[in-house]
Amino acid sequence: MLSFSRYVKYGFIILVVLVSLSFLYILDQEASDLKRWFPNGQQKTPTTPIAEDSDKRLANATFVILARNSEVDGVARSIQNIEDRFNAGRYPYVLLNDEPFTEQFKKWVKFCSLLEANLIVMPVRRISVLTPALVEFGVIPKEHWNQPPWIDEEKASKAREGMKAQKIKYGDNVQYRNMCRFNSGFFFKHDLLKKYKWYWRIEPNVKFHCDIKMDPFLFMEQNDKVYSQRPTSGFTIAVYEIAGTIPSLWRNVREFMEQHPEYVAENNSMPFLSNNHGTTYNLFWSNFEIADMDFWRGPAYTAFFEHLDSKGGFYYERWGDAPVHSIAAGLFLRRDQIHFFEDIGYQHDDWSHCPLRDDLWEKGRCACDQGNSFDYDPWSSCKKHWDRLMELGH
Ligand SMILES: Nc1nc2c(ncn2[C@@H]2O[C@H](COP(=O)(O)OP(=O)(O)O)[C@@H](O)[C@H]2O)c(=O)[nH]1
Ligand SMILES: [Mg+2]
Repeated sequence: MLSFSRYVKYGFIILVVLVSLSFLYILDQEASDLKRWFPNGQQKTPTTPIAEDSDKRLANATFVILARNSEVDGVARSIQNIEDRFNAGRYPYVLLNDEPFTEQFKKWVKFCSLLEANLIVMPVRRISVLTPALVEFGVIPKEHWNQPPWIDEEKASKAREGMKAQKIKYGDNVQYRNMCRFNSGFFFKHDLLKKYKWYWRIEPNVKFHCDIKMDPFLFMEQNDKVYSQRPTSGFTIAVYEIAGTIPSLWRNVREFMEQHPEYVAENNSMPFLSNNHGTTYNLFWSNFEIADMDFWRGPAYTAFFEHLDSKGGFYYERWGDAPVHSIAAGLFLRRDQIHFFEDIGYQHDDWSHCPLRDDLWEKGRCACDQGNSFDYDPWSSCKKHWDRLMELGH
């Protein structure tokens, strides 16, 4: 008869074998995942197939998601939603973070606790089950993210305290300012994005209410060919920016325009930006963006960003990437190069754009309430200015 200590010994050996087998299984799964994404041990280079059938053609485009490790659930929800409503595995994703993405986030493997899983280690894939598209993860270089050393920290911290006292959202948050400056002037310089021309910005926990039946990248590209060689920038929600975050932004924009009139487009969107030819302005922002990164990489925007950055307003105030981008698009592009995607239903936090045209709403199987669309909210939305601009014609 086996003694009790032998039971313990054999039990322990069986446990070690089981745990080892489980780890081998997971390693094998990860290896096959990696092979799928990076055949021949190389990172798969996304291609831009130009098929004969123009419907199958893809633009040189990617989704871009800036996210923290803690936002894995929100990222998964956003990807699932855009995959179901539009992408179906066609366009790739670039995920960026100021810190390395954790293995759990990256390899989409979550270890259930041994107890919970009855000694079986369960790999739970997060992103790979959502899309067969290429997903690349990048770390943001510190010099593209951190507050630059030439910023006067005493002045910046005083400004943060002031905004905190005024209860301005993210008023005392340095990371938020880093994020705004990064999105304004650096994301399109990231190594993983260099190979792409077009991007579609996605945030964790955003919602696309309707089926997106056309390809917005191709739409923009094709219209660009028709109307101009220059890029187009799109947005769906235009919301007034909190004035306290950008008191001197417009003054600095006007200074730039005076110094560089050569960059200001003739048929620009000044009537949208301002009701009085530029004396004061209607600030607007949106975190929905589909745009041509070559515009951000080009001479006008590069000079504009450098001018603004040199004023320190990302830190001495709280300039956001949305007003900086949209002012630049509004000034340096002709208004026909900017497009409002009426049929893309979109929700970010409490702001929702739901297509108001019934035919679009029905065709898109929209899951939003047209009555709740933000577009004509009298207090905050500036879509009415956009409509006024469009009435002026191109
Ligand atoms: N990696 C990283 N991402 C951030 C950080 N702060 C904000 N983000 C991302 O930047 C985007 C905008 O941030 P959010 O908090 O949603 O700002 P809001 O939309 O202006 O309220 C989201 O995609 C966030 O995930 C940060 O400190 N690190
Ligand atoms: Mg957000």
